[in-house]
Amino acid sequence: MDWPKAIIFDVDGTLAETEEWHRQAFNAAFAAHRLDWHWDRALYRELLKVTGGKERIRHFAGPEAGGINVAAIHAMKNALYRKHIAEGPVELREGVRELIDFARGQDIRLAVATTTSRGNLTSLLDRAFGGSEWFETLVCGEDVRAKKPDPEAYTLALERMGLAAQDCLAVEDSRSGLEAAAAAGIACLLSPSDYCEVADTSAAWRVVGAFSDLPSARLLARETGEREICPY
Ligand code: XBP
Ligand code: MG
Repeated sequence: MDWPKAIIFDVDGTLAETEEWHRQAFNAAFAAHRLDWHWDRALYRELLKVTGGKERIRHFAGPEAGGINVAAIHAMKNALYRKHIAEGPVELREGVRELIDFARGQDIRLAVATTTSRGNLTSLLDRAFGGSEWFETLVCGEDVRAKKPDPEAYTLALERMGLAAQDCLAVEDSRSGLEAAAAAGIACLLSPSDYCEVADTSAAWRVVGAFSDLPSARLLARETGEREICPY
């Protein structure tokens, strides 16, 4: 079978439904900073269109952002988030573990391209996989000038792995992630997460409700006639 040479995973919403944990941590950090802000689920769904936690806070604050210590609030949010990851109930999305085990069994290389902070990512990988060794490169929010939907996270992952876009598969859950992968020329397996509805999925190679909808081999398998959008 003709597998991709590498699978590049998004993190938030893809490996796990992490956004609810981010949301709760944002709200706790706002309260600790005596801000009268509360991001409910509907609002957070909208705010997720802005990628990156600091960018999201600045966007919400609008003209008031200058009077707010965005870095301190964001640092507290991340500390609370990581405490949850280390100590709370944490589960991968259904099918993710199977997909990763399958890929490792086929010697498919693994990488991460995320807009989240490196510490958030390594906490999750430590908790879920006992470390990050299975992923040969981790491209995080700190590594790029422009976050998704900009393709930079993906192009940097390709550069670090020495692979061409057509050798790889991106796994994503959101519109901004899909746009980033597509702009980098990488075929995208899309499974929208709880917080992300994707109205236009036409740029995706394959769309599934859950990664467990198909056995891993079929999630990755190309069908005849798919060469244009899925060249591997
Ligand atoms: C989704 C995001 C992230 C998180 C928060 O990232 O937009 O910004 O919401 O992360 P992904 P930080 O690309 O993994 O789906 O607060 O660390 O920025
Ligand atoms: Mg995501």
